[in-house]
Amino acid sequence: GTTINLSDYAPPSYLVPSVALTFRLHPNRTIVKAVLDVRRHPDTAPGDELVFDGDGIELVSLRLNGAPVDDVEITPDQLRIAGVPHEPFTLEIETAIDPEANLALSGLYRSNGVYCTQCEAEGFRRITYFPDRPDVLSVYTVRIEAPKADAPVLLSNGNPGAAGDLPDGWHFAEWHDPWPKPSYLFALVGGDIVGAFDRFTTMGGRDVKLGVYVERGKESRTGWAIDSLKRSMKWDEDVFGREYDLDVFNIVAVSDFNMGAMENKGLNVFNDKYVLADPTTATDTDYANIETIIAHEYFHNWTGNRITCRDWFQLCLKEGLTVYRDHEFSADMRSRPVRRIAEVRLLKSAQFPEDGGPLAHPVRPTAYREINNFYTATVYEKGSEVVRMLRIVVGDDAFRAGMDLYFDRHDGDAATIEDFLACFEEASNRPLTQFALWYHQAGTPQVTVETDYDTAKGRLTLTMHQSVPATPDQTDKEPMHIPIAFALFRPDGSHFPIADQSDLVKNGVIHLTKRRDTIIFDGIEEQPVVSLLRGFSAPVTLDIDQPETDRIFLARHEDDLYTRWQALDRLATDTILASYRQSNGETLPASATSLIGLYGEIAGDETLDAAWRALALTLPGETTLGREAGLNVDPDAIHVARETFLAAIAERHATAFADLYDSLLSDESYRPDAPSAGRRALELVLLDYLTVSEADGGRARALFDRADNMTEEAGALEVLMLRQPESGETATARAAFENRHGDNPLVMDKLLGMIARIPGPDAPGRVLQAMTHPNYIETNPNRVRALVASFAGANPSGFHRPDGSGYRLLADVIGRVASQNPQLGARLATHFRSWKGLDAARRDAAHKTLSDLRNMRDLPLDVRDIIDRTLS
Ligand code: B3K
Ligand code: ZN
Repeated sequence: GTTINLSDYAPPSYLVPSVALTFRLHPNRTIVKAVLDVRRHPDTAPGDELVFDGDGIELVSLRLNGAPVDDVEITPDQLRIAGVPHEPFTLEIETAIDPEANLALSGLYRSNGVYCTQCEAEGFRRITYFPDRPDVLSVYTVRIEAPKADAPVLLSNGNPGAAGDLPDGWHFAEWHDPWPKPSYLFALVGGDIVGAFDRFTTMGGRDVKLGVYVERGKESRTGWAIDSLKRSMKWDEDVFGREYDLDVFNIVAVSDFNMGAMENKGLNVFNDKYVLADPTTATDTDYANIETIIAHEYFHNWTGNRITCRDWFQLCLKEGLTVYRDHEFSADMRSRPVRRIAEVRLLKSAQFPEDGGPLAHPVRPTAYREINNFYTATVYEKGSEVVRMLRIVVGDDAFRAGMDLYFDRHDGDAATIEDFLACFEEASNRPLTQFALWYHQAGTPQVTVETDYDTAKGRLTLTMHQSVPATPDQTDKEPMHIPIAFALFRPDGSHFPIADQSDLVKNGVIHLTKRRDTIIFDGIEEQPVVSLLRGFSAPVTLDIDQPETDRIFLARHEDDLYTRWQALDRLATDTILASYRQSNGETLPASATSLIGLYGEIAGDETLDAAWRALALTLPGETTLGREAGLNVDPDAIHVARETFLAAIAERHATAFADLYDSLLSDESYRPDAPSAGRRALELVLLDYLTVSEADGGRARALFDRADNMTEEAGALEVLMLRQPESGETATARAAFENRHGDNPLVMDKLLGMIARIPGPDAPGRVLQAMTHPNYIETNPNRVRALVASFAGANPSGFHRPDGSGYRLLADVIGRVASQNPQLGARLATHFRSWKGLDAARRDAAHKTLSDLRNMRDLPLDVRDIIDRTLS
C-alpha cells in the first residue's frame, strides 16, 4: 500500500453535481444503476482520462451520453475512461455486487437479513464507480426495488418520494436528498424492520417525522433512543442555533456494525447496542452511551454533513468538534463534573497510551496508508479537547461567534482545519498560529511546575516548563499554547482573588506559551495551596512539586468537583505506584493511611452527588497505572498493588461501607435518570469493596437475586465473576443469567466481557473456552469486541502473560478475522500498542507474535499498517 500525503492534495478533476441510483436488491447479486451528471472541475486542467474509484465490484455495462464506451480500463481499484468530452456529460454505470458475501461490513451488506450500507470512509466505491472522496458533493436521488416480503421497508437519505408495487411481488421506494453531500454520507436500508415513530417541530416550524427502525420483535426497546433524539434536536437549537433541515429523520439499528454508528444524511445507521434499551436488558451505562451517541450522530448533521471535510486528513474537523458537542450535551443532560471525570478517564486510558506509543499521530495527520486506521482516540477525544481549549483561549463569546461564523461561511463546503481556525481568529481578533500546533504536533505535552512562596513578600512564584515528547516522524517540537486553569486556596478553603496579568494570566487561566515561564502572584498573605489544571483545561501530564498535605487538602476542599476528583485520583495513583515500586505491590507506603481515611469521609458525605462519590471510590485503572509506571512494567505487580490498596480501603471502612450499602438498596422501580443511576453506581462500587473480604459473595448474590434491572443484575454478577470466578455462588448466578438472557446477544455480550476481564494467569484459557460459547460468532464485531477486545484492552494482567499466551490468542483471532473484516482485525491489532513499555519477557513475547503476524500471507493493508507501525 502506498502512502497518501496531505501535501499532495489536489482538487478533483471531475465533479458530479447530481446522482441517480437505482438498486435492485438481491442477496447475492444486487444490481446498481448509477446515472451521473459529470463535469470537469473549473479550476483544474485534467488530461482527457477520467479515473473513478472502485473496489471489488463487477462492471455490467457502461454508457457515456447514451453510447457504449470502448476505451475503458478496469483495474482492481479503478475505472479509467480515456477521451471523455470537455463539456458536461452523462455516465450510466451498471454494477453487480454480492451483499451476502460482504463480511467486511463496508459498502452494501446484509445484517441478519437486513440490507444496509456503511460508506465512510471509502465504502461507496464498493457499490459503484465514483470519485469516492469527500470534496465531491452531489445531490442524490435513489430508487430501491426489492421483493416486498424480504424487504417491506426501503429507506435512503433525504425525503421520501414515490413508492408502490411492482410485478412479481416486488415493490419500490424513491428518496431525494436536496442537500449536496459526499458519497461517504450515502445510505440505503432494506429489510423486514419495524419502525417506532414520533415528531419534532423545529424552531423554524418544520414538522419532522422521526423514525427508529429495529429488527422485528425489538420495537419495545426504542423509547430511550427517540427520547434522546428529541432532546438532541432541541439542544442543538438552544445551544448552537442549529436547526434540522429535512422532513424526516430516520435511525436504523443493525446487529452487525463495525463501530458505534454512522451519521448518513437523514438516515443514521446504528450498531443496535447503541439504540436498544429497556430496564431489564440495558444498564445505566448503556442508557448514557445511547444518549450521547444518538446526540453525536445527530449533531453531525451540521458538523460533518452541512459542512464536511475537504479530505480525510481533516477528519478531526468533524469528529473532534462533534465529540466536543456531544460532551457538552451530556454535561447539560447529566452532572457536568461527573461527565468530565468520565471523559478524562477515557482520554487517559485510550488516548494517552496512543499518544505515547508507536501509533502516535497528530490530531490532524499528514500521511496515512489506510484511512480507516485514523478513526482514533487522538482524532476524536484529543480532537475534542482541542476544541474545548479553543473555547478557553478565545473566551465563551468569541467561541460562539466563531462557531456562528463557521456555520455561516462554510455551509455547503468541504472545509479544512485552517478554515475552522480562521473563523475564531476573526471572531476573537487574535492570531491562533501557536494554538494550531495542537492539530499538528503529536505527543502529550509534559508540564513541570516548581512553586516558591516568599512569606516576607507575600509572593508566590510558579516556574513552569513544558516539553513535548518525540513521536514517530516528529522529533523537534515547538512549545505549545497550554491553558492551565488554576486557583490559589487559603487554608480555610476560600480563594485568593487573582488579578489578570496581560496575556499571561486571564480569568483564572495561566496561558503557558513559552518553553519556560515564571508567573508571579503578589499580595498572597499566607502560604496558598495551588490547584492547577482545573477542569483538566489541557490534555497534558502535570508534575508539580507539592507537599502531600496540600494534595490531601485539594482532595478534601477543592470546590470544583472535577478537580477535586483529579486530586484524589493523583493521590491514589501515586500511592499505588509507590507500593508497586517498593514492594511489587505487596505492601502500602506509610503515606497511604490518611488517604485511606479520606475515602471513608467521601463515601459517607451525603452532600456529595452519589455518582461523584462512586467515581471517587473507583481506583485508577490498571492500564492507566501501567502507563504511568514508566518502562519495564510488570502488569501482574500493578494488579497486585491496586488490589492491595483496594483491600486496605475495604478493611478500614468495612462497617461504614456495609451500612451505607444497605441504605442505598432501593425498592423503587427502575428509572434511567442521572440521580438514580448515581445511586446504583455507588451501590455497586461499595459492593465490590465489600466482596473483597467476603468468603461467599453472599451480598452480591443477594443483589443479583433481588435485581429488577440489568444495571444491578449485571453489576452483581460482575462482582461475583471478577472477585470469585470459581465459587459455587458465581456458577449458580451465571447459569441463571444465561438462562434468563441466552436469547439476547447484547446481554450475552456483557457476560463475555466479564469472562474476558477476570484477571490473572488463567485468563487466556478462559477466553479460549468462551469462544466455544454458542453466542460467540466471529463475523459479528460486537461479539468479538465483547470477548477479545475486552480481554486485550481491559485485562492487563490477563492479556500480558509473560509466556505470550495472551498475545498468541489475540494474533490467532486477528488472523481469522482479518481476511473477512480488515477493519475489525486492525482494531484488534492496536492492542499491542504498549508492548515497548513492558518488562523484557513480555516484550520479547510480544515482539515474536507481532513478527509472526507480519509474516502472515495475505494480511490486509489495514492490519499490516498497524503491525508495521507498532513494530517500528
Ligand atoms: N463517522 C462515523 C465513523 C466512521 C468510521 C469509518 N471507519 C461515526 C462517527 O464518528 O460518528
Ligand atoms: Zn462522529
